[in-house]
Amino acid sequence: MPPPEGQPNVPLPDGRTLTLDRPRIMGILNVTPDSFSDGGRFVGVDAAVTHAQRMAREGADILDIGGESTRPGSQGVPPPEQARRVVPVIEELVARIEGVVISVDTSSAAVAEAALDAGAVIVNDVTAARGDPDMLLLAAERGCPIVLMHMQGTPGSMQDAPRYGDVVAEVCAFLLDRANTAQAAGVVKDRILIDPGIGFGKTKSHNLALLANLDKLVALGFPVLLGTSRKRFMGAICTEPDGSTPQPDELVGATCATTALGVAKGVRLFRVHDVQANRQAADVAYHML
Ligand code: HH2
Repeated sequence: MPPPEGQPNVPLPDGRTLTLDRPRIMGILNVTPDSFSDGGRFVGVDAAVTHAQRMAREGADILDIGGESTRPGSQGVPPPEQARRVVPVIEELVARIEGVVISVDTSSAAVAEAALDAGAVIVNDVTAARGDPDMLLLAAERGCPIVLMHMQGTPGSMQDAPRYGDVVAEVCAFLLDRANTAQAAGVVKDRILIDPGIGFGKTKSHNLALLANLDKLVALGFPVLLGTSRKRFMGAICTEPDGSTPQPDELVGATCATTALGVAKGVRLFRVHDVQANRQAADVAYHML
């Protein structure tokens, strides 16, 4: 059987290529005290490196390092503090994990620049570069791929009352518009990745509609990154037999279901906390295509 079609390959600024002919896993490393599911667990450099090494052993293709939680209600972390959190970790990872591909999860151009200088090669911006006017110029200058993610509102208030006429059409239109703006600023098309921003200014039914229509995002022609990992809309579906709601770290099976569905709909990049389980889900789903 011929291999199923992938998404466009992504050239990295150091000459390597992230090929998307098969599913790729982005392991999450939050160097924050307050992230919604792993806050405080990987704050020191040693704890962060140990966890990153584990994710690399489990098959992570990319490690996404963040120094600011964007959970609902969060207020933002000043760029110097974000840089203080992420830069030493990135330097250690580059020194200690051969061939590691690092992305930095930030909407600050100053933090992104410091991370790129330390060895990161991808910028993951949950504001789709609306948070800092210098972000697209930086991505263009450095030739690094940038993830443009959809969010309605800001993390502080995004879950207050999200509203859409047609969530799938609006998210697609927003992402195309941001991709066009990025190209106008000099970012090359094959370095633009898009992300529906699951949980960012969306109700459970908005998230489910986007997941059910991932093929429409894939059809836009940019690599799609999917970030559902441990998110609370799944907890609302997966009530335990005793009526309680699972904690975020108990939503591994739920996350794997979205990963498998994403593969079937053509997505090839998954941002997850639980690398081994999602790697397995992605690979098995891929082999069924
Ligand atoms: N989700 C989170 C953070 N960054 N980036 C992209 N591209 N897509 C996502 O869905 C996404 C993201 C939120 O998850 P997490 O990092 O686990 O939590 P926190 O923001 O609390 O650190």
